[in-house]
Amino acid sequence: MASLNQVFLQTAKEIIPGGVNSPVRAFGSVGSTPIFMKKAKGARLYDHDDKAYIDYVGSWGPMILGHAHDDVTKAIIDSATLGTSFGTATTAEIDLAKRVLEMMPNLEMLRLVNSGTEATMTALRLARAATSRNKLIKFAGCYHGHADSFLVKAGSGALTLGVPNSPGVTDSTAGDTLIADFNDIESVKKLIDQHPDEIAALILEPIIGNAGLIPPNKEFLIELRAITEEHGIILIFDEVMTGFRVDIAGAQSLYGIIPDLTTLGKVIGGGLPIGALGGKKTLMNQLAPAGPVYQAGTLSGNPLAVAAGLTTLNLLNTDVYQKLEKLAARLEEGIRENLGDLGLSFQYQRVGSMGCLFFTNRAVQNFDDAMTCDTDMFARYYQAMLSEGFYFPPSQFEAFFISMAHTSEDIERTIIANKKVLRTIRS
Ligand code: HOZ
Repeated sequence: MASLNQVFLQTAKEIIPGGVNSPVRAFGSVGSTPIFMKKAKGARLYDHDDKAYIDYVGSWGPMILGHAHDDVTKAIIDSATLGTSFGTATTAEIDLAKRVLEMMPNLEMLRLVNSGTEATMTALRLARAATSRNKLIKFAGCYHGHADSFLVKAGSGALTLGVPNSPGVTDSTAGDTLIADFNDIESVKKLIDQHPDEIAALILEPIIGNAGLIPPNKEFLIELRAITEEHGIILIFDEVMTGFRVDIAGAQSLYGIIPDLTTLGKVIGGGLPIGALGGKKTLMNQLAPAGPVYQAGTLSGNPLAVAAGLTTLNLLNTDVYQKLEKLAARLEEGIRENLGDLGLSFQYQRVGSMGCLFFTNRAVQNFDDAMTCDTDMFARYYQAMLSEGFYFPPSQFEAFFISMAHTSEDIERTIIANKKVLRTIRS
């Protein structure tokens, strides 16, 4: 008899491409099919058979406080009773912008949009307008949402599905995107030398979270800042994933770098759709209606998303990051011990509550290194962990997340299951 998930998937596939509304939910790369979830609370997801999973996806990053946090839920309900969308300015938008600028002191102004994709797309347009140049440097394996200019050697679902250069992106658009290697400053210098005065912006995930997790060498970031400044190139930190996740002030604070523009999303929406673009006043004031660079959105600054985001940010403080670090460090320690005992080749990479277990014996510093992973091994590991009730991102090329709702007991249970699963797949 077909399982409930099989039935849902069959129906969904008739009317939704691939049965899912975002490719990363498809499970194809782990040789499986998506699970349709019914509800979520704390660190648990529940499917339609009421099976509970300890969740390490956290809606791909936003749920830093855990699912359906009481205060966030109340804020959404209270806000909804006052109206769900006005299409006007609201004071709550001022409150959220103030809170973000207070937490990320490198930002002087903020524009709210509806997703990380909108934020990066706007950042690029702004950089092009401000510099009167067309080209962009991005890094292989970085993912900056699905706007055309970024779907060149892209990470996340594009990489997982094997379409890092998506059909439909014109040659002329792709031709304006130059690809460098992460953690390799020479590859950046070479592109700048080849295209003098043509490069508007250099964008990066300061910690790659969309090709598995790849931390930067600090020296690399320092050199990137210096070289972009020297050549008048706008440095964009895409902190959609890392913002308010790896540190209270994002990766830029962790590594001590001041970018020109920062893109945000995920955590700042507390689980509702939102994105944001922030930076120096001189740049930000070029956005319409203050300046000529057009950007707009019917639902931008939506009151529900703003309420959820503001409530979430107001609950973040240094104690939160200390607790997350403690949980994440214990998980890392336990899994490293398991892998070491079994003599398996792996790289465990982690920054704060974001992490990734790569099945490779090569140090993972960039996209090419990540591509050496044993994805069949990952698929077997993944499926076994899933059937034990642990929900990790269904791809070797994604990061997992720990939330404030995870308990030490959840972490210990995960370590025990990990040991059992690794033993089985090795034998
Ligand atoms: N950045 C997210 C995963 N790496 C995107 C989630 C999605 O594409 O649905």
